[in-house]
Amino acid sequence: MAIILDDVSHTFHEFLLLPGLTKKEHVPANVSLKTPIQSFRLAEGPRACLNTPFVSAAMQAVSGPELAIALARKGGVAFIFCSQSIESQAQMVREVKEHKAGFVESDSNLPPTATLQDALNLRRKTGHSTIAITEKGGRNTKLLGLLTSKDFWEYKDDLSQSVQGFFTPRERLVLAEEGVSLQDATTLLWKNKKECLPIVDREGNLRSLVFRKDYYDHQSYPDELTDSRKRLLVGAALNTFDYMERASALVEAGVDVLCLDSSDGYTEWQAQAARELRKRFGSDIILGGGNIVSADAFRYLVTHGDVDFVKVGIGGGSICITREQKGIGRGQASAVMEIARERDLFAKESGTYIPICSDGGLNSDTQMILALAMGADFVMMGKYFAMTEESPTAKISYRGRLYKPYWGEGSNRARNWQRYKQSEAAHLIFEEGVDAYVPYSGPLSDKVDVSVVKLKSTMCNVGVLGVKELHEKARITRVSEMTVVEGGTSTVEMLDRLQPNME
Ligand code: MZP
Repeated sequence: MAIILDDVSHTFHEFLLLPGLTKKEHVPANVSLKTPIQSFRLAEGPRACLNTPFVSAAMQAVSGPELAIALARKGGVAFIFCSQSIESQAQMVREVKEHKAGFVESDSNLPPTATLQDALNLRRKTGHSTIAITEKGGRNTKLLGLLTSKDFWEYKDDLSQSVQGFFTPRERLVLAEEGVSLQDATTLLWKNKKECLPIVDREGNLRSLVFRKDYYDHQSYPDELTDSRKRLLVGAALNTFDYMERASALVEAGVDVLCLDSSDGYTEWQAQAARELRKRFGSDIILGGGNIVSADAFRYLVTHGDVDFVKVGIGGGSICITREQKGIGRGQASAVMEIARERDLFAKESGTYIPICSDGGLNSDTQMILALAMGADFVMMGKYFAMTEESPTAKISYRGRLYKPYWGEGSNRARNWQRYKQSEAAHLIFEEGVDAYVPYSGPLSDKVDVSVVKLKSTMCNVGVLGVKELHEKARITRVSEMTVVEGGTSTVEMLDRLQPNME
């Protein structure tokens, strides 16, 4: 007979955090949300970390390059979806890596033979007012000078004239040599009262530009996640089919974190893929696996698959109908709590800590903090990010409100059948996700700021200053249905919810 568990599947809605002693040091400014994303030896301490415990779902409607840039700037990581060709996924990763925080590759270059009209056309096309004049008119050729919008007047100067005589020649510019640190480059800009600092190699070829305005921009993103070359961090998903070829292209493009993306990751295919990837790329690559919902699946993946982190969650996603279609899954809170317990046991036995990620079904900031308190090291969200300005879809207006399309990877629209390992016979394929719309919620940065402030505030109530301490000290209580009712508003009238008088 089948094993019938005593356990009841619970969701985050059924729990509340109890306040702990809040000491005077427990103020949001002292709270850190830094959290590991890579396995580490307890004796040595964490290796790679996120500064904000949020990652975006590997979904077509969520994680494109624009969102990846915006999220890395706020301290999290996006997983570029794998339900596309290897070339286009690698190109998206490249776009994020080329978005250099600080050092910008010049995309506005002209030869000295160009006219002011050419310069104007280029300015209109790129929107950039600084143009590098280089020997051959491209980047990575000898720098001759800089032409800015202050050097000529569109309606006064004869635009058929050559840029010669208008641009500031190299001898009058302040330059720095390749290899200079961002800090030193910024100091040079500041001391010389300049707006732009060209970086050249030993032969005098233009390598990049550093702008004063980017310094201010950088200052407003204190949690920005960058690699050793100051490039933003980015992740990407893999399936268990073309993983070796895909991972090679992604690593070549500069990806920082890889994650095997299956709706059910408790499989020999996933363990084998993880082993082979680890063998090929070594211990430096950060490799995640999942999704799973039980302690035995966690054991299996970390011992047979050598993964760095594990994603938890089956059937809880806002667009997911897997539980309805196939009858598998588990309440997200139960899954996170059981796997966190196993993760801690494994850490005690082996000395290795494997971070876990709660993936799917997080509809509010309160659910995020409960996921973290129950033991998740970070959370993955789809809907939350699909609603933002930076997600890859266009806004639509419906009855006076703005929406963005959001569809599941298991929907007919995404056609990500590799994630669901379904039949190859087209007439036997069934959907596990829906194609829907979500309200538009504005820029990602504003939304993350609000969530972060709420997480930090709750952590102060609990009396903790970090995610690890939250795991250790949180006290969580189950709530009755009436407690949920009590937690809402009562005996007051919400004017915006009153029915209009139809008389
Ligand atoms: P949510 O944040 O929108 O609630 O859930 C996002 C998560 O749902 C994804 O990270 C992924 O694990 C899962 N997902 C994506 N597509 C489907 C589907 O089509 C799905 N069923 O379940």
